[in-house]
Amino acid sequence: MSAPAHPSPPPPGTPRKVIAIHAAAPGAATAPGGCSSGSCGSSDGPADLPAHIWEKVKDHPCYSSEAHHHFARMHVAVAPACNIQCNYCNRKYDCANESRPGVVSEKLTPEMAGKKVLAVAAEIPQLSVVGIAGPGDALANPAKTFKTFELIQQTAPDIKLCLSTNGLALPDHVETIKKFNVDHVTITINMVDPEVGQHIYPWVFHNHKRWHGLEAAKILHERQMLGLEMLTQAGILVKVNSVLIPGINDQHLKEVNRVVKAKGAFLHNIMPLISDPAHGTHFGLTGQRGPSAAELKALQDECEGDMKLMRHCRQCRADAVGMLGEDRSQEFTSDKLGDIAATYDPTARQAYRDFVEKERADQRAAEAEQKAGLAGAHEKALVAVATKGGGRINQHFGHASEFQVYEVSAAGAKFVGHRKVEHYCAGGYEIDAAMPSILDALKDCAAVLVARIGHCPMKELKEAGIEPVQDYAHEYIEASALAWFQARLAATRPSGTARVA
Ligand code: CLF
Ligand code: SF4
Repeated sequence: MSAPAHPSPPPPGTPRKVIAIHAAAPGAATAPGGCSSGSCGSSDGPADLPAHIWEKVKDHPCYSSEAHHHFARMHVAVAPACNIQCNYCNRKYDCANESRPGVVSEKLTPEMAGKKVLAVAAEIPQLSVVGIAGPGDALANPAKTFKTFELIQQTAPDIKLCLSTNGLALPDHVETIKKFNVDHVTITINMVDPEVGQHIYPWVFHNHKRWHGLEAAKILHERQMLGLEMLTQAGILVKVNSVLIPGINDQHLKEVNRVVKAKGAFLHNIMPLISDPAHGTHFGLTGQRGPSAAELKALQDECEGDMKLMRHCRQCRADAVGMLGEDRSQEFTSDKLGDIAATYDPTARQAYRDFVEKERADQRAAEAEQKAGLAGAHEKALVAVATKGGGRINQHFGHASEFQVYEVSAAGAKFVGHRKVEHYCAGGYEIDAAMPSILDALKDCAAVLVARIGHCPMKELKEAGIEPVQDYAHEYIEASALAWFQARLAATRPSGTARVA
């Protein structure tokens, strides 16, 4: 870790983005050796997770926000059919419960999927998880889903298996899920009250019959609850996805959070409704809006006290490949698989995991050192980071298609979300037109930490009250964000004791 830089105080008149907090007593936020960020990240595992759970999540980029810096997932689109209708879905596109709406994936047979997994594993050592998340529902296509898992288990046994379902057929398949050692299952649960559910689901197909309205929502709710209970009793980690639909289930999701936690869900992922008339969904065509970033964060903050919240979901497509913030699916389309020499090398994959363990230990030590320097501070701030992965600040400002946002305070550096932006730089040219939207995306951030930045965007960021920081290029994210925050506080406290705000 490099020595902390000493940033200049913001120019007069710039917005205050470092604010006083009234959180838990400084220094008391984390048990020694624990994970201040709640991001589940250390080589030994965080203090709030039993060792056997940490073993299950430490390499899963969705179940641990810390792991998403180091590990990649891929989806194989082997499940085209669905057994329900959601008002935010158009079947021309992928399942919107675990995917970005309006995307069409390349469908595969189980055999093609098995071949593709080997090809991706040979090219991407970070690959740790294969998930089935559509393009319909994984468990409305049980034969294809489980055949795919069988083939992967035979050829690539170190890869974790993961699936996502609407839950309707789940109780019928828990035994098979156990048989294939699927440790991670996602259920999309948007309501725990059929009165709410009837406004989200027009019908479900169950027991050879199509059910509508309140009856349909009641069946789905009962099946989801039963499936959740069966999975948790079997020791399978369950992530619950909920689509936040303003005016329909926004307030109700707090009750969903309470109920799924009581039933043993491990993680809650509250995702924004993406509603676009061009997607031809019921909600898109009837003008149902999605939530703002502030509405989403407010609800996540309210629910966080009760259970682990996922904030790093990228709503990826049913054939997504790569780290969560990137999509390499186009490198592995069927027509290209024949060109890739799929040598599955478990030794190289283990070497990568060993490297990550070492990085985790170093990162943890660096973060603890910087956190100690903030003891007694009562302020917090949001910091944006440009990263290509590996837990380091290693991307140029102009190359970022998203910025990761951390909340820094005496409690540590906590990942709170990401902001998608247009590239500022394309083909070596600066695109000035992109800057207003980037400034808007980062407007609540006090600084942006980058590997490098040009003079023009630097000037515009400063004028907007966002400090561009290059001093921590290629250093660890959390430790750097805390080091920057210490320096910022020191620079803005005349006597060294006064608060910034
Ligand atoms: Fe895929 Fe989902 Fe498994 Fe992850 S995705 S099936 S749990 S391996 Fe992850 Fe993608 Fe969000 Fe899903 S970022 S959409 S949460
Ligand atoms: Fe669409 Fe998925 Fe809902 Fe089925 S479960 S209707 S595929 S969003």
